[in-house]
Amino acid sequence: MSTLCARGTVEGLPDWGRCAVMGVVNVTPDSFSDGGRWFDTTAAVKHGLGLAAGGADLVDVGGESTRPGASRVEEDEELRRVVPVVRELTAEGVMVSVDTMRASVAEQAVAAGASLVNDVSGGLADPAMVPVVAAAGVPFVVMHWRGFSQDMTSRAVYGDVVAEVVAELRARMDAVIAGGIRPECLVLDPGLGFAKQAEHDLALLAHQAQLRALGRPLLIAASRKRFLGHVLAGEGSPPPPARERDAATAAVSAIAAIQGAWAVRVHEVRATADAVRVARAVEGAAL
Ligand code: PMM
Repeated sequence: MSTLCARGTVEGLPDWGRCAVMGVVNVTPDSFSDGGRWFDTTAAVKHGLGLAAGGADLVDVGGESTRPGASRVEEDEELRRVVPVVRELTAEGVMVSVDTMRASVAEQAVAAGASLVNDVSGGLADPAMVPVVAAAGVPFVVMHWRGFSQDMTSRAVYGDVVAEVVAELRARMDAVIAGGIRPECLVLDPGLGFAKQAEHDLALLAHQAQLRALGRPLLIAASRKRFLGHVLAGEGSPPPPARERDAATAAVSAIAAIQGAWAVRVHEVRATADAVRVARAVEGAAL
């Protein structure tokens, strides 16, 4: 079977005919990769428009940092950060997803025009999330998650990381379907860097086919993450800072796309937009 057939589609979203590119707008003062750069509404909207112009098919707007050790943002503050950005980007014709663990934020973002809810906790952080998403009838990203950022590093313990992530994602998928979200609306995500060490992230990328065997499209979010720093560090030289990991990110985008990922989530979209098109062309030549 070609990867084109294996990618799958998500109800309510276009089929881009290749791996989709999701650009990231973090409306936060403290995200590890770009914290503080797009923290006011105007800057965030401008950045989102730039990502769309640069090749993002979707723009993912989030107001809570999930870097290891981060503490939670208040609900009112998260709403204040996220909803106006979603509204303005949608009004400009950009397809938006909302990156939140809170049902209230998801609900208001969807009302403001968001087409997809991206919950890094897969519905675990807020019991109201699954009913809200089910009622809204929008696509839902279920990410592999073992707990809040403050202490997730201590949960990065696996015997067989691929088998355990697959089993835990399957359990979440069953739970959200039992909670009323239709299977056709689901996207799965291995949660690179969330309760994972570099070797875990690499193993999950190497065994993407086992995740895909769960039967739903996959989102791969490797952008600028710690494992890339680990890969790029030389002997005796430290990992490059997050913003110098974009070429490595684009390499992962090409690998993920050729293995059949539905979408990749990235901070810098230009190189990844090229990478997914190259992957598509290679796929096409193999048919
Ligand atoms: N990672 C981050 C934020 N949101 N959403 C999904 N679905 N998957 C991820 O791996 C993910 C995410 C953290 O990265 P950032 O702070 O650079 O946005």
